[in-house]
Amino acid sequence: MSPQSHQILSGDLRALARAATAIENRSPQADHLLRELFPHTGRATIIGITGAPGAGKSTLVDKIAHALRQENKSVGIIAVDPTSPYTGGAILGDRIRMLDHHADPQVFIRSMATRGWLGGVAAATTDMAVLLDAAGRDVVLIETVGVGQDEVEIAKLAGVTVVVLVPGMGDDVQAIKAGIMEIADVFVINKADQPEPDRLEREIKAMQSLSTRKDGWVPPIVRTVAVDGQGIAETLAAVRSFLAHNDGKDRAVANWSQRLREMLRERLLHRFPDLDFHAAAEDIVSKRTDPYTIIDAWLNR
Ligand SMILES: Nc1nc2c(ncn2[C@@H]2O[C@H](COP(=O)(O)OP(=O)(O)O)[C@@H](O)[C@H]2O)c(=O)[nH]1
Ligand SMILES: [Mg+2]
Repeated sequence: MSPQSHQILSGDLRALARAATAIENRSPQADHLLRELFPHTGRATIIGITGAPGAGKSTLVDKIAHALRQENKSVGIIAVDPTSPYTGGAILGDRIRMLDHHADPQVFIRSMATRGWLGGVAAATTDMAVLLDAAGRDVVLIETVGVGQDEVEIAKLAGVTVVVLVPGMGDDVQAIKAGIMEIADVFVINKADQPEPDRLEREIKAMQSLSTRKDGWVPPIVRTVAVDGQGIAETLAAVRSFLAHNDGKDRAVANWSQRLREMLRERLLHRFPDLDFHAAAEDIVSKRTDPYTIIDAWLNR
């Protein structure tokens, strides 16, 4: 095993930071490290926090991290920020807001710009989580924005997914309908200090009544005022009750196995960044080629 892997496993912060940078830069060295570190994963609790921009995810993550530190747990935070060129400040904003943790070596924070990682955000985030898990972090918090495909992928990585909504945003509930319903293990109604949290809760409940989950879990709805630290303990309690519910060995293995399947799929696709599915589909539609020929051609390059 390389000296750097040794250092990471023994909790060396500088080595951890260097490895995180290698993952961000997708340097070949990162793959080598991850290969060595992978057997040492599986201990961390990975919590995904997702929701619309401005919902209060960073504030919530910050307060959850504080609460975990009170319990003497070590924490890793991965903030996945949007690609938009207009949000250049968001990364800095997150860094500054979480700054008070920076003096605490037991809270390791990385903001990941999604720029330049077309289709690879989930893979890079998985790698970062593998790193933090192997480095011995008790809890890894992953903040993701919005409700796109990436969020769904990242939710599969997390052991538990918290969906953050705020009152008075009709769009949010639309977004739930568009697919986030299945990934929420816990709903947080943040900014419960704002008007009409009851209405949002009713809407969530109405949607829950329409479908039942395979695991029989009914995601609890927790109200928070993240800025004031209200509801943080309840959020953690809801997360833990889900993990306890989900702790049947078979199910844990099945979840992990599903996450690995996704990871393998994504990594494999990543090896062929120039595959043009769109052009291929057009060529097939117009009968210029067929699916079998295309796949053979791709594999034989
Ligand atoms: N009124 C109110 N404001 C909040 C609450 N939680 C966060 N905020 C504010 O909402 C804004 C966006 O919060 P942020 O954590 O950056 O949201 P994110 O984009 O989801 O990460 C900030 O100005 C926060 O101070 C809350 O519970 N109540
Ligand atoms: Mg944020």
